[in-house]
Amino acid sequence: MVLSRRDFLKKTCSVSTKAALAMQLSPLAFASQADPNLRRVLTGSKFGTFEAELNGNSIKKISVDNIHSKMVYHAYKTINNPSRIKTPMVRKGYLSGDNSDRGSNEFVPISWEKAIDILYKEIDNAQSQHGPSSIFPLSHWGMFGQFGNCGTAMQRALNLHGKTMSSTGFYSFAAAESILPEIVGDIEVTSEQTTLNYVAEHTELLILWGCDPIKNLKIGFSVPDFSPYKYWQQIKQKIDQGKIEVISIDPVTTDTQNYLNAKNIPIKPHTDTALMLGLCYELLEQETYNKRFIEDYTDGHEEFFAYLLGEKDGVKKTTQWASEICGLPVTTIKSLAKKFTTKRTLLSSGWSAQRAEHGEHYCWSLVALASMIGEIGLPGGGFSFGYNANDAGAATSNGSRLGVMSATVKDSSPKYDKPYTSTPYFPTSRMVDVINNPGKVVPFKGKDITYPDLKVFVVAGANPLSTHQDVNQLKQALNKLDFIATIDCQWTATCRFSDLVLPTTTVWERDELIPYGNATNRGVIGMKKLVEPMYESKDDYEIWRLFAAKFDREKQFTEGKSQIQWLKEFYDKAYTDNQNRGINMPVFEKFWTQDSAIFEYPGQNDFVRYADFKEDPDLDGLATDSGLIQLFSQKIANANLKDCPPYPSWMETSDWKERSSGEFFHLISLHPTNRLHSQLCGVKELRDLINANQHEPLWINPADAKEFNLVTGDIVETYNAKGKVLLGAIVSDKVSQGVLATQEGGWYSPDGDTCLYGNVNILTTDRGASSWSQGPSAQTCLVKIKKYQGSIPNIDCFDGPKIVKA
Ligand SMILES: Nc1nc2c(c(=O)[nH]1)N[C@H]1C(S)=C(S)[C@@H](COP(=O)(O)OP(=O)(O)OC[C@H]3O[C@@H](n4cnc5c(=O)[nH]c(N)nc54)[C@H](O)[C@@H]3O)O[C@H]1N2
Ligand SMILES: Nc1nc2c(c(=O)[nH]1)N[C@H]1C(S)=C(S)[C@@H](COP(=O)(O)OP(=O)(O)OC[C@H]3O[C@@H](n4cnc5c(=O)[nH]c(N)nc54)[C@H](O)[C@@H]3O)O[C@H]1N2
Ligand SMILES: [Mo]
Repeated sequence: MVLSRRDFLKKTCSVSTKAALAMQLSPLAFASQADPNLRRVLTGSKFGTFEAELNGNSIKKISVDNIHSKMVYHAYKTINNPSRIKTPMVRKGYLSGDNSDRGSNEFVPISWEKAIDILYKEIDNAQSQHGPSSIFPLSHWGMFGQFGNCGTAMQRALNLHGKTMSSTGFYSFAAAESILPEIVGDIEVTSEQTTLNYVAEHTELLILWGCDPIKNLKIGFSVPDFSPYKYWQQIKQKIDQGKIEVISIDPVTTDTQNYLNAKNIPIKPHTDTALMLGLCYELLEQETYNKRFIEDYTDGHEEFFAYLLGEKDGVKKTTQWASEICGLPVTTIKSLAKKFTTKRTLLSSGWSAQRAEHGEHYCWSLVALASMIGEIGLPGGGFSFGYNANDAGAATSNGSRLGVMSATVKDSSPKYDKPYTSTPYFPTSRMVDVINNPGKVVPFKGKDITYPDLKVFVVAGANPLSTHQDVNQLKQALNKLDFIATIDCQWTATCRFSDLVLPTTTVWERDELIPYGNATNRGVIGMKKLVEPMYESKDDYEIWRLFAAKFDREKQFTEGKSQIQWLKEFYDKAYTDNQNRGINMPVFEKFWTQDSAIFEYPGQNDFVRYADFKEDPDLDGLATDSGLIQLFSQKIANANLKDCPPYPSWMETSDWKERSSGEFFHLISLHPTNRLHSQLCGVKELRDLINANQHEPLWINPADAKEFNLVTGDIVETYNAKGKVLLGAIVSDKVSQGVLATQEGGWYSPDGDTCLYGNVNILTTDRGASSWSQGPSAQTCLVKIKKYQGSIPNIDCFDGPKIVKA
């Protein structure tokens, strides 16, 4: 038997499933149930597991055994909060063919029959008249579950009808995922990372480069098991013992920095690439870089070094040069470079700094710097782009994955098979450019793509009116569309700007199977419905089944299976695969009948990223052009893009002049501590945790606050040419002078071009990171501020629509 080196490096040790379970779950899960009317049901969410005590159709209380996230204590309140959508609705003007009241929030309740009629009629019209290039379905962080996933259900039904546009590239890390495959042969961001015990054991210098795992591990795409936190505790112990030095390079003081008691280097936003190149130059000039690593493991260093030395553009990328751009003293940069060469160093990056103009070169420069340090593939050394979400960095189990509903139906015959009049996909965050410029040809990852002429926008599981950049521009673009439908459980701003709104169930009002643990694949949870669907809500799957019935494809949509048959099929896939791995799960019937249906897989597999490559780059080469790390890329050179040179490069942002003028603040939009983007903003208890005077927070440095005569709790008009947002000041050293921070995903309470509550995306830039990735540039954001005088108009975004008569 041939063991790959990777397998060999994985140490496997089983833990007792029951012991692990007992640690993870509240003891209540095993308590005897004296009152026959009471049921205790263990369930999951994107915020972790909890146990609900049920009395008939109501949740009496919940118990949580998790100290990592406050969200899970309150998330279930979305089942019945003031923002809950109760019935299907249409915008008042829609009924008379008048689009001018989009956003007015006046809606007319309608029956499900009428609602599905409208949805079908509009999609069918677009498909029959304009073909698949006219229909844009969008689904994002609302997606959840193997069976009832809103994105899959929608796409499955739409695929039976005809084809549609698809969007590609995540808001999260579009720049990284499009450049890193060219450089290291992998997208990195969601790939298995070196297990954090190796960091605790081997790392001597941990650099958190715009990276806040303690905050960002609080959520998951599936149910998080929070297992990385115990590793971060080990790392903290090593730091306390003086065995690891930790430095956070971040314009903001993060939760991780506070937790680890890390030093902070408050770099100017958007200047990291210059710092990294300055560090590379220093290592080159001092001849302290790892020559062997550069020669044996990288390709194209000659071009990169020539650039560093100024042979390409006449500018030497010295520490002095870097210092002038990034605002850090030369001594700080030189001392960092020295540390890098004397200590086992891990450069651990988050994703925010790449969610910006030229984000690709931020990523590339980090890899180049780690290559010059030369510890890639060694435990606790090198670089990482993946420790900051979805349980990353913890050991993985031996278990197999559950089956999942497919977005395509085998041997199906769609109603329409019309040709595309465009490229069938476009980069997600370019959607406004797409709506505004049908037929435009744009470069994307080295190819040219042609934009479609969109007519219909169907949103299920996303809230672009809060999460897409430059919302005032988005609103104008949406007005050009013929029809917008939104399916959600909460009355978001995207509902408000739609023509048709359909109420879906929350994840606790439906039966579902879901992986427990994200990157860790810790096990399986059978989520039993806690309460019956509230009001008139229906599951996403059910909505799209009704849609499919409109054109005689219901049988194909369901494949003739009941919900429980689907769940069994998905479970049985894991059951069979696991049996082959020697893991015995209970049969589905037994598993599903338990109130706390959870099965935890054995196994704790550790991993060292790039260990194979390090050991033998010829045998285990990377999936790049040369099989090595590319410090120059011929493919990118061939694309010939001004804003994406073929080696790691520093470029000024398009707003560099204003940025340097000193007249603006740079506004960072952090991923929120107690929310998942805009999700849970409708829960007052969570809103109140980080909030200033009933508005989203605006962290401002004391010196800046003084200049603008602001104290904590003051309302601040935060504005630029795109619009204005009212935020609540929190005066704090969390940010350095010239930098402001708020949280993304604040709900949108519109008043002309202003948001009264705190949607930062009124102010952000909607521009491709470069012509390579066309990713979002949400962090490229300059604003001015002034103290708000006068009374605050009514914030109405949490109260649902104004119900009117037709
Ligand atoms: N300024 C700024 N903007 C940003 C970012 C930033 O850093 N700065 N970050 C970006 C990033 S990384 C991301 S990933 C995006 C996220 O962008 P989105 O995915 O648009 O954000 P969410 O707020 O999670 O929206 C999910 C919606 O799905 C709904 N939902 C939940 N469950 C269900 C369900 O079962 N069915 C249906 N149909 N709907 C459901 C929720 O109520 C919510 O309205 O935001 C981006 N926006
Ligand atoms: N609690 C919670 N966790 C989440 C999410 C959430 O909404 N809530 N969202 C999840 C999702 S979808 C994603 S994509 C990830 C997002 O993960 P990230 O994008 O990494 O998260 P952020 O917290 O927005 O930013 C991380 C750090 O980058 C810093 N930063 C910003 N600009 C710069 C810069 O120019 N230079 C440097 N050096 N640092 C900079 C910020 O100050 C912040 O401390 O988080 C995931 N985890
Ligand atoms: Mo994201």
